[in-house]
Amino acid sequence: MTEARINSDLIASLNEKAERSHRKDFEALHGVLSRRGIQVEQLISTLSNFTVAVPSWGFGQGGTRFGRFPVPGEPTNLAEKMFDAAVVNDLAGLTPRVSLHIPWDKPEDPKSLIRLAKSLGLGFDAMNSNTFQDQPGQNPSYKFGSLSHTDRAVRRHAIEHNIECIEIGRALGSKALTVWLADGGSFPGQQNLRRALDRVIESLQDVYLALPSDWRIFTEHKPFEPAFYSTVVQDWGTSLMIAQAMGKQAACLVDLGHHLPNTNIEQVVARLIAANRLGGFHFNDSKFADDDLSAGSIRPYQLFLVFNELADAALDRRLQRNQPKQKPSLMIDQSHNLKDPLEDLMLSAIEIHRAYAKALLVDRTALNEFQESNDVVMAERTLKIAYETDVSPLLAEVRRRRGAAIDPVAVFRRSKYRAQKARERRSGAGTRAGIV
Ligand SMILES: [Mn+2]
Repeated sequence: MTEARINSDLIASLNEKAERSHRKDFEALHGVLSRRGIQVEQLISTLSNFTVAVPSWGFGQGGTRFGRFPVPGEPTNLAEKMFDAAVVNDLAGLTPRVSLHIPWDKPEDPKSLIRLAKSLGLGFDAMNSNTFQDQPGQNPSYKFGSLSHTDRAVRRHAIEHNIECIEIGRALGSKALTVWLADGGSFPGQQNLRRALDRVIESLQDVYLALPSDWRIFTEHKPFEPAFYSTVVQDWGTSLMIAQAMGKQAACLVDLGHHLPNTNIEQVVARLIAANRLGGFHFNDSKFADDDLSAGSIRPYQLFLVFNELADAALDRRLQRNQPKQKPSLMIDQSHNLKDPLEDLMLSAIEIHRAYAKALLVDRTALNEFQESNDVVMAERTLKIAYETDVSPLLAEVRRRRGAAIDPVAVFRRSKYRAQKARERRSGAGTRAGIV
């Protein structure tokens, strides 16, 4: 197996070619931002510290329940996924951590996986448990639920699985467990709505007991699918109740696709910050439901407004005094149905970086004054001025200084990495490409 990463000389030589026009664009933007009183070097240093995790299940072509059309050369095992993750991180410079899904990507030997990750400049983010499908030969079954199941033996099985995920994560240096619970009813009367939640809380309290003191546990809400009538953790309110029932290390994870149409997600974020229970995000985008489209592809303004809440909270002194500083955990969670997964991951990471950069451009003093004086037009305009600024040259400059690519997709295509992998990897073997 020749698993060469993309040659850093290729990145450097293509950066050199792009440098002249990049410099012109960057200098123009520098001028615009300086006139607004923004310290550009300080901004670049803040943006250089930004990272977002990638999911181990995001390197293969996704699919729908109608079918899946694998891309040639997609990874067939965890090691190959790590190589692909390194390509995404080397070219876009934003994704140094991989979030593992157990059992899809259960490491056979955690020590050798750590060695491989280190050699690729990667680490591990939150662990993801899976109690939404039965593994081959599994008994008891999750057909009627896992942590909420009426049968204690099934609940125990699901609790043990979550504890196993913590143990694997400990060996890898992970610091969080994300629990997405598919449990729920598809027909009225199927479940006792209150008792189902009681059982989930009791089960998660058992998982919480196994949580190391420097770990966090996140619950991810979702209104429907696979349960079509009454998902147990259906919204952020229930997720918050669960986090509060577990303890201080528990928080809520916001998957952008897990909301009913037109939900004001940035307001959900603001509420979770107020409750000091914002655990983090799964980034993706959606048009109709949980379509898991690329981050920023449908509602880029919403993505900006989410980051606007984070940027606002980061500068709120009263909030910072009262709340321990826990940075939200950021991760991409989307399905690459049609695009090359590696290109889509790079571009999505850049879209998330873009939303963050624009949120940092908001003139907070002015916005606050306009809000206090009820100047609706100027308040909205203050946000729009930041949102409408094309920060592309700024993001490219951050990548360039990190030794990543000014144009990651151009380098990826020139490298012929995909074609090389199509020759090396067992064609058509496919990969588990789940969406959670
Ligand atoms: Mn998710």
